[in-house]
Amino acid sequence: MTPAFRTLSNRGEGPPADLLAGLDLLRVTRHGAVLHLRLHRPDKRNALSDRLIAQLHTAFLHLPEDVRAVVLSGEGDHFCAGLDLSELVERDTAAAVAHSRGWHAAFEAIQFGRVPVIALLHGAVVGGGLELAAACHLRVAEPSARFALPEGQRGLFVGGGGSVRLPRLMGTARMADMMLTGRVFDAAEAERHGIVNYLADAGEGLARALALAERVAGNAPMTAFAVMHALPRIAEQAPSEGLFTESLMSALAAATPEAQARLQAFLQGKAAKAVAT
Ligand code: 1HE
Repeated sequence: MTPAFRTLSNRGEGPPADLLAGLDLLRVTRHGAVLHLRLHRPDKRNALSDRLIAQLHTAFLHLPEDVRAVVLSGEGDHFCAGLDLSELVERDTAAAVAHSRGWHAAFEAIQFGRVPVIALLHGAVVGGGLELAAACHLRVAEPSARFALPEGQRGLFVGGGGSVRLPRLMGTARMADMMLTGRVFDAAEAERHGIVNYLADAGEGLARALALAERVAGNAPMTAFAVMHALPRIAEQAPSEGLFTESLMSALAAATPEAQARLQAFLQGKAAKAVAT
């Protein structure tokens, strides 16, 4: 494990018991090894204020040691209305760069944190809200979800990593369309375009996301590490380097006691099959 990995897991000390509970813009619920975090500014449609971004950053840096997956959702009728526009008005250029870099740090703590994160999306998933969803590892959408990048209408550009992450999900041309024309995708379109992984019926999203998270939480930690940290980097490498990195990661994962135990369980007929036969 790299020191960063160890730091993020807070090994040894663990977060102060009340650290997550003290974050007033997030609601925290435990479901076994799964932590459910809800953005909690429903009166402002969960718009991402500086304080909410800071609290998200804090939460993902200090997940309890025994958490193995996170579900991230929004309180009220919407997942997230994006950047809190009321805070933008007074910001000068230097402060705007620092602000964007702050979002990058917070969302990197999600994407390159310790455990996979499943975003549960409904209502508005717009602007920075879509950027936040893109930093998660899986996305589940209810039928009410609407995806948009109103930055174009507001005279802005994405600043929360959207120009890096969203083209990798939906393609550059589709993202340019959303930003230039204000095009809105519904949940089914978003699934077709690779923005979301799963569609859930109305009111069923949380159960679906929790079930997926439980499954994810059952994986070996080294597999989660490899998928979260190695896979996206390998995908950016030239094929020759990617194949080499893959071999190293593959050997590291296979050598863990947990992988050895799982292989033995399969060979002894005690493990689930990969597909129904
Ligand atoms: C907000 C925000 C916000 C709502 N910042 N206060 N994002 C946007 O351009 C989206 C702007 N919001 C909307 O289009 C709509 O609010 C929604 C479609 C999300 C929801 O509509 P609705 O009818 O349910 O709510 P509402 O009546 O519009 O808003 C309720 C309150 O939330 C109201 O405040 P109030 O004090 O008058 O009650 C709104 O002002 C407030 N509110 N959204 C601040 N975004 C790092 S770069 C990222 C760049 C971006 O994200 S740009 C996209 C910004």
